[in-house]
Amino acid sequence: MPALTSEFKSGYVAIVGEPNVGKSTLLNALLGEKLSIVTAKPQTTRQRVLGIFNDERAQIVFLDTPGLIKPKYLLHAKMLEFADWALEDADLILIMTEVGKQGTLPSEVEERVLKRHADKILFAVINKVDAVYKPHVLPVMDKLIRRNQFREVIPISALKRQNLDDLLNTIIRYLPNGNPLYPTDILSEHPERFFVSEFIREKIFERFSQEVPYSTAVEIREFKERETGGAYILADIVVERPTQKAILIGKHGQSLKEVGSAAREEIERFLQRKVFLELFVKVRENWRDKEQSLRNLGYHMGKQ
Ligand SMILES: Nc1nc2c(ncn2[C@@H]2O[C@H](COP(=O)(O)OP(=O)(O)OP(=O)(O)O)[C@@H](O)[C@H]2O)c(=O)[nH]1
Ligand SMILES: [Mg+2]
Repeated sequence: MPALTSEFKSGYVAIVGEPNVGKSTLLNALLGEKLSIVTAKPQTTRQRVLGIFNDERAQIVFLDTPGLIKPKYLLHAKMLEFADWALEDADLILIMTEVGKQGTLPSEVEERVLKRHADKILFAVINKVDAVYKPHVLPVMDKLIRRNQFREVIPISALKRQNLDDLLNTIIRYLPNGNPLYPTDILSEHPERFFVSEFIREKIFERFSQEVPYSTAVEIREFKERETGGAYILADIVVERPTQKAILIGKHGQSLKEVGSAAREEIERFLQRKVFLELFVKVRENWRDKEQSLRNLGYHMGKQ
């Protein structure tokens, strides 16, 4: 435990923004551990992912969220609920944009955050500054500063870890005084099976295109320690249609095998023990639009 003084700071910080701007990359970079999956595709994150930063000055509970989109499926509506839940809890909100989008915060994000949470401490975070010529960042910052809605406008590269110390120091400066909200020796509060299912989903996002990754969810059916050491994990990959099942399995089961071995590596790194992973593919028609299926797959608040 850090020495607690009346100066100690603690609070919740939500990271919100359009899909693919780098929210999960930032969470991982700030914590120095991959907690939230990252892929090149938008709509990767589907839930609220909590990560706890601790040092001698503060405890910051970061909340990564799904990118804000117009819902087409009930799943999307649930994703927005997760983002709203994080916004409600937040003491401070990082509204993230990427410099390639000219720093114009999208109207949907604005509506959702600026109108409902204007009373909270809002920072604009401009990500991916590594990808552009530096002088191009200044006019983007200027535009955001002149709107007078943000207490701070901070350019960063989450990927290259540029300016993250400045971001952290500034966050700590604005947080309220208070004791830690969580134990100081844990990184997150989600159960191991949450991370396991996410790592499997990440490998599917990386390997398949079009509707397949978006029609996929992962459910851990068994997770037990083996007498011979390591963990035995049995997971169902749930898709919406038989054609998607065939694509995921691939010729002679090759595609599924590749997903399995890539996921196993990632899971072993995270759990720091050997893992025996078995994957099955199941069809559950239109699960993205069914309340009960979404519930069973963990897409409802309070169950992650
Ligand atoms: N060049 C560059 N790429 C980045 C940076 N941060 C993230 N990316 C890339 O942007 C892509 C999306 O990153 P994510 O962290 O998954 O983005 P996200 O905002 O969490 O996306 P959703 O969960 O879909 O809303 C990945 O390919 C990242 O490697 C950055 O600072 N610079
Ligand atoms: Mg994400």
